[in-house]
Amino acid sequence: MLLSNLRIATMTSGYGLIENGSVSIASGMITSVAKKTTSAEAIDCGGRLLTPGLIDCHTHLVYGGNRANEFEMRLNGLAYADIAQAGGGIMSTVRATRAASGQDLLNAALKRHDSLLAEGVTTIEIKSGYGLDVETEVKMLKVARMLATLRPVDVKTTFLGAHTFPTEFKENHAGYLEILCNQALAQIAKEGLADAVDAFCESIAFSVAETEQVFKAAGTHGLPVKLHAEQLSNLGGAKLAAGYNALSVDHIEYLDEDGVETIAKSGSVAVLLPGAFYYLREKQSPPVAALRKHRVPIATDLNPGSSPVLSLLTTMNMACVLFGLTPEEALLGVTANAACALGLSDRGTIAASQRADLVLWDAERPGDLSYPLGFNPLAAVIRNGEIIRGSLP
Ligand code: DI6
Ligand code: FE
Repeated sequence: MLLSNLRIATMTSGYGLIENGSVSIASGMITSVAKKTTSAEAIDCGGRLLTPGLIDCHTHLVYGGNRANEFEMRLNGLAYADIAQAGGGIMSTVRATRAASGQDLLNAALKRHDSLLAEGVTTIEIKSGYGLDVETEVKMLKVARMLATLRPVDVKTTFLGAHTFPTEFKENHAGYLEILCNQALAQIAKEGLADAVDAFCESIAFSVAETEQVFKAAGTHGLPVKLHAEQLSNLGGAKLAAGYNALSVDHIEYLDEDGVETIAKSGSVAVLLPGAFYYLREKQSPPVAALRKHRVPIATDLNPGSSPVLSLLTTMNMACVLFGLTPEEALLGVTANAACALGLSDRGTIAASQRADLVLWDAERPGDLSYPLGFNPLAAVIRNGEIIRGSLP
């Protein structure tokens, strides 16, 4: 396949724009990216914008139930943490997810999955974490894996058994850690159900010391780690994660500059999640000025409580408006930098030998993607060299 007359945002260095460019594809790979082509067989794309396939590197899209009631409660004055302490929050979704069948979870997840895919997502990360027992965590991860067989998308799964302590272990953290680190991780690793291990390090969830136990156990199974850290307070989770060479440290509104340096040195990336910041009406912005010297992925954090966000394009806009990222940084955040957050070096940019995961947009400039709200200019999606959505001109 040879595509020509494109405005290509290669994302190799900033936008890495190529005007009137062409891209050739063979066997699912990009074979060349050039300035112009004279080949008569080329498909003329009429000057449209081409970007890498989008990557949502942090989601919790498999879950049961609905927490719209908590949105009402928060707007009536209750705090997110108070709702969690009273047995709502994550535990509310845990009860609904335990009660749901695998098929029910799959049906609900597919709808959310499809809205992300409709905006050009070709790789997505999905976490467990609403089971908090071995059986339900395994059920969630299997549903996440199943999504990759039902839709043309790559799914990276993350085991988040350390999302919070379930009610039955509220007074027995050691007991839950035992189940998590020994039983759950052993089974999940043996069945190959997770590509990474995550934890929620926060006063309403896991402490730094408890998180470290989970990281150690992940290491014994050869699984990389990542962390929800410094979202509501500065506990020092990000530094711990850096010490364990985490793939990413996510949220980090409360991270200080020193912490930014520590994670940057470790090679971890800091994932910004503006959806949760928006929904929880947070005031503390992440340290963007310090972060932008390094790679900054962004993601929807699609989850039933703090970020019911089903649009990566909207998330790009939020990253610009709420955090002051430039549209260029926002697009890097869902392409090249998001690939880094998942440890993937074969995608996220448009260059020879990269996977041919591409999106053609009815747009002129790359900045058009993060500018409007609620508008999807997608024209076609190519994944692994095949057109999987829309059509070429
Ligand atoms: N990601 C999470 O995992 C937690 N917050 C966040 O941004 C909890 C999400 C929830 O309330 O269900
Ligand atoms: Fe999250």
